[in-house]
Amino acid sequence: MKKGFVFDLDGVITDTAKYHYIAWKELAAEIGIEIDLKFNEQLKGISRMDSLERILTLGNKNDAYSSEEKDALASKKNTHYVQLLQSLTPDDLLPGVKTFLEEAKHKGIPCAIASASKNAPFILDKLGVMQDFDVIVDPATLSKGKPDPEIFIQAAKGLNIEPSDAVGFEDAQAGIDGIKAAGMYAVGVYSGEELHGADTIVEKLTDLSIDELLAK
Ligand code: B16
Ligand code: MG
Repeated sequence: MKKGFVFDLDGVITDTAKYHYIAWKELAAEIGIEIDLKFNEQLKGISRMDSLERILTLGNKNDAYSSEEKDALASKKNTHYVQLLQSLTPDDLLPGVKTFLEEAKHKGIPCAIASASKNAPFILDKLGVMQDFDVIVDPATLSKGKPDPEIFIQAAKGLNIEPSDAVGFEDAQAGIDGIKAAGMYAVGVYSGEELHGADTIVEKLTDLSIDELLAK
């Protein structure tokens, strides 16, 4: 029987990718780089600085900025992103999330957040689900981002369970790869992009039976 659930945030609990996109698109345009929605798919699940590096690579500008200037660019994007997040409410939870979390709590199954986002606590608070999670991994404590399994292993440790006793939920390929490398059962949440290597794929959490998942 599985003993805990580990959730990605953006794309699984709520859809903040659209706000990341607006903020990155504006920042990129300011430095003469154009990004589109297809390119934005690559930024899902990867850290803020890795996202900036991918944008600079697209524009052939990796060497155009010092590390201090890159920090300033990432910070400017984040200020804009956080402004956009102010409008989040519990209505922005993805379908079935609240019911799933309530059912997990009722069954005594602990839940963790394994998100690359340093804004995760703020987002969970705006969504009104902070109290539904027993553990929120702090991405600032990690030495490697997804697809490295570190964040998922830390989440399992926080829940006091073995990674093999956990079910992980992810919408991004980097995240599925991390969940599998950690040795967890992987649920892929389909968001329009093909996902490889997940043990099962659903469009929303309402498509899942908690009892069946726990028996995996
Ligand atoms: P921040 P997740 C990720 O969230 C996003 O998918 C990714 O696009 C973003 O760059 C990353 O968080 C860092 O976010 O700038 O707020 O620290 O999917 O891991 O929940
Ligand atoms: Mg995600």
